[in-house]
Amino acid sequence: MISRPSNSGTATPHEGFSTEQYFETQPPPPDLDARIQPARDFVERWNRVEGKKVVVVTSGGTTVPLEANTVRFLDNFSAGTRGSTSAEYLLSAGYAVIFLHRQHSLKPFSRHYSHSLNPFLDLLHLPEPGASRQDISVTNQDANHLLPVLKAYKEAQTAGTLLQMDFNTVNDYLWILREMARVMGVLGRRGMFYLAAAVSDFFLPLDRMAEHKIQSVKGNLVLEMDQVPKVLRPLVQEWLPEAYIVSFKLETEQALLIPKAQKALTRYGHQAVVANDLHKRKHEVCLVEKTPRSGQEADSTSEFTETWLKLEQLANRKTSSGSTPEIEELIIDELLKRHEVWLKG
Ligand code: 9Z3
Repeated sequence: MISRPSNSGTATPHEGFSTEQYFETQPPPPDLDARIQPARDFVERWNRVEGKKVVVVTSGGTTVPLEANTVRFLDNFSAGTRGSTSAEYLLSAGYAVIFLHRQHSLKPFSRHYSHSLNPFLDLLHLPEPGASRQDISVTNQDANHLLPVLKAYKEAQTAGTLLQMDFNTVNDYLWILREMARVMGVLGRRGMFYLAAAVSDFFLPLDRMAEHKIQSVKGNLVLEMDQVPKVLRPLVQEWLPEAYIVSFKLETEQALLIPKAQKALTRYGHQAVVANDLHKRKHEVCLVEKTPRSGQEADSTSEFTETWLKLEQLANRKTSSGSTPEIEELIIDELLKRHEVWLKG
């Protein structure tokens, strides 16, 4: 059982933490400034290029540690497929991409050869007996798939258009996200946030967290967690009012999906929510937006527009490499058009 010290911080668990209280009471990752510096340099560099759009893609799940010296933590299912795939399409559309991902989750390009789905060692063939070790080969069929991935990867590397940063805990994520908002501010409307990471709704505040490994001899483990503050509100309304912000809404009950996406738009006032059902997320999503009235930007009185995107819409767009269609291509296509309009606003 986690003991609860008498000085339980500035907020009781039932009141919940406001965003300000959260950042006042929960410590930043120790190396925060050093971790953000590459992003400052990256944004400064691309900000000098006229018209260049920069996007922060968040990806993967956040952990919630149960102990300060962490042995156990809560996690969620997200593998980082949505984020890493979307990052590739954004790069090919000309964006400079900051890929903020959960440590060890899928990354752009290397995701095609993840150790579980498609281990890269299985692509390689040993040299014929007597041949030199330089003669390790890839079959023609595998090379067809590998070549476009490799080309796009090398292009991004050479151009310096992809910066990867990682997080582990939900606390890391929140601190880094707030810093990224500060860094991205200079870009104005050219900045985009694409918030695909699966962020925990609950956490254990530091002052109620066991310092050392929780011992089983003390009986059952009872956890009471606090709500993670909804940082989307200050992100949109205070930190980055000019950026184009896309959040994701995940549900497992179809009936809740669209109403909850609409509620998020009304509450936070950002530009778009990609609503996805856990089980259908790889073949259908819905882009939910406020409908602007003619000649005006959307506001709290606007109605909603829903655009369903389905994998079958890509059936006729098979690529020359024969790679499988991905719904992220449709999501990014739609968002590009909207970001263009936002830029002119
Ligand atoms: C998503 O909904 C993503 O599409 C998935 C992608 C996590 C489903 P995978 O990484 O999965 O491809 O395996 N992300 C956002 C989930 C989330 O935490 N949304 C919050 C909510 O639904 C709002 S920010 O309340």
